[in-house]
Amino acid sequence: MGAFPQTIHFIGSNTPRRTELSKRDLEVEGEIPAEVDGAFFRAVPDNAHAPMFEDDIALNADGMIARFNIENGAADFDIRYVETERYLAEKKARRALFGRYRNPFTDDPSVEGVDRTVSNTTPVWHGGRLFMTKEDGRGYEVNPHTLETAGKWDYYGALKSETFTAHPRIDPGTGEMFFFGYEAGGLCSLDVAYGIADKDGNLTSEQWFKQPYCSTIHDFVITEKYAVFPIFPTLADLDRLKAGGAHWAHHQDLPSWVGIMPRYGKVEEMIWIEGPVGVSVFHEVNAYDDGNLVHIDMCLTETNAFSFMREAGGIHKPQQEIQGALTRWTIDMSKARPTIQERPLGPPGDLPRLADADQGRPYSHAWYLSMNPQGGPPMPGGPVGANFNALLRIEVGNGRVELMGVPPGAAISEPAHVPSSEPGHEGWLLTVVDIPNNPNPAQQVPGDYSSELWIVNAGEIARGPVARIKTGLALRSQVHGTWVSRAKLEASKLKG
Ligand code: V55
Ligand code: FE
Repeated sequence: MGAFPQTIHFIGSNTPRRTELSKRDLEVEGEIPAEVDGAFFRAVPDNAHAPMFEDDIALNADGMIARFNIENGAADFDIRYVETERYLAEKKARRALFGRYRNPFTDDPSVEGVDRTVSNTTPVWHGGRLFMTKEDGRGYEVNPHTLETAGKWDYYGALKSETFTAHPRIDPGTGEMFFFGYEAGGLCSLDVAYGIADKDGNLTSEQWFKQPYCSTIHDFVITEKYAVFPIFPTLADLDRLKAGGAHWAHHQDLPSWVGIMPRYGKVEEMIWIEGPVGVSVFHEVNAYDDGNLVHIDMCLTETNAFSFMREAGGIHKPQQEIQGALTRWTIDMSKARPTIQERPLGPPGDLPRLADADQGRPYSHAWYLSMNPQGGPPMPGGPVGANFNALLRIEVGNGRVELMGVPPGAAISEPAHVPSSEPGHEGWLLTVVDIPNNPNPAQQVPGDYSSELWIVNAGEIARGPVARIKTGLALRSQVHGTWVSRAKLEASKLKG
């Protein structure tokens, strides 16, 4: 086993743990609400082997799927590697064979042609199946009961796209999943596939279009009428890849664009609207129709939020100086040539969470992560290379913000939302908080912390957690998570 680089991608909450385990009946402080009954799945990048290159990044790490199973007020924890083709090839060789993030030209020749996706970004539940996704390849199906990898998912052979987003959107009314894949026709291709799967998980539509430049389309949004593709000038370049360089470089001088088409329409109906120059978004919160207006709410930054995507574009700006805001773009679709109107909605932050029932609909509030101005800095780590230390609840109509902080030096990860059956109750948020074992910030050692799952009343986050589930473990930083109810688990297509 080689050594891991001592960079932000491998220290603090990014310390490689490389441990598959199961632990039952975790210690619970407080009381788990009875209606929190199901499983919280999390995608955790965690290298099985030390990387080939010193400048490797957390986004390049093997995907693990973690599960908090919660029933009858008790909680169990499990974590397993997703057995991708890449993971299995490296397991056999007992070392890393795949090189830089999304650059096959840096791989060991022995793995030429082997699928290099790592399934490390989002667990997606749809049509009675669980998938682990990463945007550079197709999803892998995982058995939700055993966490065993079932295999790559291609809709019974129907899917043509080589890639599948980590951010599909599910319509709460129809149960359909709207998704896309970019670089759908191969490395650095302009092809984007736009697909729909019905509520039972059958592919009903797949159409391809070309984006204006080869950008990283991390997320998109739907409304009741439209499919909306906001894209930003962080671009791939085949020559740079062939020279062994970075997949992505941000271009501060190029415009953003919004592609918008009727969601059941033809891709030929897509119109492209030019947006502000140099900005970047990884996650949209939501979008909805308001008469002829379409509102698109996003976690926007003035430049790319990932330091390595800035650096590759020659942009040198410290992480703390990056400005941003929760931002609304409004488009009037009744205009012959629609434009983008921009206004801020709330403080900067990312990793937004919306109630599933609000997807693509007018909505009153959402949650996301941010920095607590009263808290000290969180421990180093996180998939971007910077952690958050606050959870926000925002009322999008009036900008009212409520905050939940965490202990000094702690880091908080993206919450999952559990709806409540009680009318007027906003439900519950489940979020993993990594808490330094030493409460004194001056004595904290990166990587020495304990991970807890906090359950928070979603309408009263400032009150803090109603239950703290203690893993007794230091878990590596997650990317995204997904809540799956007991009823859905019991109806899953794969059995335990
Ligand atoms: C993101 C995460 C990724 C990735 C590209 O959150 C973008 C943004 C965990 O992997 O490959
Ligand atoms: Fe994401």
